[in-house]
Amino acid sequence: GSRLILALDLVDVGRALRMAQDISPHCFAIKVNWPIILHAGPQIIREISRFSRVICDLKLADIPNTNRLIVERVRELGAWGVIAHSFVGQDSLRAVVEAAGDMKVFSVVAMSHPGASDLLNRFHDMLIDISMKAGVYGFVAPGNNEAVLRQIRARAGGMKIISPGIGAQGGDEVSAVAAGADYVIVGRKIYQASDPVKVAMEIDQRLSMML
Ligand code: BMP
Repeated sequence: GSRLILALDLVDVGRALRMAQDISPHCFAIKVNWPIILHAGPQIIREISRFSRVICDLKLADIPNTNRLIVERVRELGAWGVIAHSFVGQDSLRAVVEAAGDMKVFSVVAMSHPGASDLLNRFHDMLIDISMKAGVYGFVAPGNNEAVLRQIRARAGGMKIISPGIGAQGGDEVSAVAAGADYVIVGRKIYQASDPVKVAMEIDQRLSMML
């Protein structure tokens, strides 16, 4: 299977849906974030779920009850997975896991932007411990920060790691998987290309040759 997760951060909803359909045979899942959800409405989760796994990247970071209310709705809409922050604490994250049911929960334990190194990325060990105690399925960790990604892989055992930061943020898909990512999350490198399907297929092929 593919190790590519498409980050569908397009705000042109028609184009986003066509691209999701065209690329879905070449990717493991499609990640939707606030930009597309705010333009298309939450039903976009249901629509894409008809032909692909959908990871709902809401980066939940609230008290347990609010997290629960949000995740229950995401589940009704048919998402395959949901992303939550872990820095808010074990109870908030556990509320996500409990409300998720069959959905996979990924917690953010480090981030890919330069500013993350000032604070968040110093605490990935603690955030992994909180996440494991809460019962998450996997982690979001930076695919453009090899040192941090390797440390997270070492502590994560066999748990799944999904990694953004590829392409537009400087990372490389093969290097990220070599450093411990199970799946790479790629947005602009694909959807800003003149031939997005071709770029997605190339990434998929490069990664499949690593096995
Ligand atoms: P792009 O490949 O265009 O840089 O997009 C990356 C995607 O991953 C975006 O949806 C972004 O919100 C998300 N992301 C990230 O870039 N870094 C993180 O640390 C966590 C993320 O979820």
